[in-house]
Amino acid sequence: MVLTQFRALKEQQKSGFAVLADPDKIAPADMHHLARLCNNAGVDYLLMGGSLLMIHQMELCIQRFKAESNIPVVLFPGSPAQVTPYADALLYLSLISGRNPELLIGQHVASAPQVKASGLEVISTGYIIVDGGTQTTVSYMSNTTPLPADKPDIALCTAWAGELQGKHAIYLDAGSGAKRPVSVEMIQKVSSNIAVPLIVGGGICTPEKVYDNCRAGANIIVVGNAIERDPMLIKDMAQAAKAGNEYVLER
Ligand code: 1GP
Repeated sequence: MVLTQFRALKEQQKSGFAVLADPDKIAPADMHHLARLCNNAGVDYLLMGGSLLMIHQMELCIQRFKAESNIPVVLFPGSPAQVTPYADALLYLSLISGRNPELLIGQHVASAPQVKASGLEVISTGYIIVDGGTQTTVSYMSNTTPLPADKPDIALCTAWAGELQGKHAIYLDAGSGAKRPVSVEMIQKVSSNIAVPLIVGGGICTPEKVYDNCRAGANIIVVGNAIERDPMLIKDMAQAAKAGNEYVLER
């Protein structure tokens, strides 16, 4: 179970490394190659999802990936239309940094029968969009204001509220292609004060940033854009997460 793995990472204060593939940007024909790169690098998870999306393309992408890899595929859906039983698990996102009722509960009610029928492992996730220095697709599409980047206390209170509501995990996301990723200070503040696993993503471009996030207490580090631009980064970033884990162990 993916959530059991997430919880083990949290317990051991370690980080897993996740590659995010956006089916609007990657072709099914590229998935074999991506799977081999992920296998060789020791990537822990493949996240699949995007803000727009053709669902058929996504299902084919997942099938192609799974033909080459045992790495769990976790859905990171931009909308309920992206829920497909071809994956292993679903980040069941509630946008708790926003005040848009549709994304807090409305779409969940409408899609509940579909999610129940999918048989997917459902990981209830408190999703927090943090200001990444530019208007990212997710803040535009969700019609919500991101959480201020320099307010770790608000991030923590939001994460606590999610935890108190029973969310299995918290996701701090500066948004795809963010100019400024979530700060180490915010990751530390949230991670050290919550009991559930912390996922961090948005604008992470270098192995050094992966390493820093790992040391700061991120349990799953998600990278999409940088890897789309240069798939060879997968190896260095996965290694940086492992190096960060060793540092945490030796502390
Ligand atoms: C976006 O956290 C993810 O929701 C990944 O962001 O594409 O900028 O790596 P990037």
